[in-house]
Amino acid sequence: MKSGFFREGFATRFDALGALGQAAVYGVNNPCVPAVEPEAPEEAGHPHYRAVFISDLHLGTPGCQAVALLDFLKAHPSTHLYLVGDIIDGWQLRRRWYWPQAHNDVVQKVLRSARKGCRVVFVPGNHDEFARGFIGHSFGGIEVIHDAVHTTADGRRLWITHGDHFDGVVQCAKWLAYLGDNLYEFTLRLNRHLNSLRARLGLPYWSLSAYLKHKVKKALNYVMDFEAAVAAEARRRGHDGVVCGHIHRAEMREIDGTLYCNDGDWVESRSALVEHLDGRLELVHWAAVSAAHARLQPRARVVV
Ligand SMILES: [Mn+2]
Repeated sequence: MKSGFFREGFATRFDALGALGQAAVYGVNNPCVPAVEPEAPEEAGHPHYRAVFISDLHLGTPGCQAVALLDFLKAHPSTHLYLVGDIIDGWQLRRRWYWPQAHNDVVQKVLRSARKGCRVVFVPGNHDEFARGFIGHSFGGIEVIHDAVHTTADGRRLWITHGDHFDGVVQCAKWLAYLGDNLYEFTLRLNRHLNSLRARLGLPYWSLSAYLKHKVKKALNYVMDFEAAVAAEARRRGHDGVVCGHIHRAEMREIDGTLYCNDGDWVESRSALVEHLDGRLELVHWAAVSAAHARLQPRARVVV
């Protein structure tokens, strides 16, 4: 079913990828694509990065924080840009078409970066697995690769993969969406209401919060297992580290001597991984709401 998506979907209404490809070929003449703004030095004043890694944008869904992402991209010009999967959400677009201007702007920005000499590499994920049909091809200067290897300025070899291949049970990841700080309090409140209702119906006490805590703990175990599995595979392949996405959980730490980096997502956490010119890696949590504030935002969590 999943692989069939591309064949049906692309033929009928997969304008998103069409926009990408056609913008590359026809530029401003494509009606799907608005006139490209001139090659303005929008990055002027921003430091240059050696590499930027982003994943899980989920363009084509209302959850995608495209405006913030565009701000982030403008503020982080780079020599290499890695799109680490789940860039365009083919799964959701197939159910319901959603493609606002801001999502086009992101695509345009990436294409413009490629035109200006940034090496853009797209490693498809599970939500944009239709692009796995184009591995080895390039669209408007965006190379589509199954998995990549990036060597940092200080000589570390990082394996770039979306990470869904390590996902034994993809459904588990859905629980991660519910892992918020307020979850526990909320469930306790819900639990009270639920049990007063159950008491009135003559039913015995049942702890919703205990049930959910159990589920959340399982989800956390899942995260740990995922991280360990990805790091172990990178090590087995002889790399110094790995950059992945998929579980929407930004992280950078050593796991048994292998550097595990997860660049997070642009649905919930607005996070990215960047490599400085000297090879230092940093997780960026982009809290900016507008370009005006963008430069003032503090950076969280530095360096391995
Ligand atoms: Mn994914």
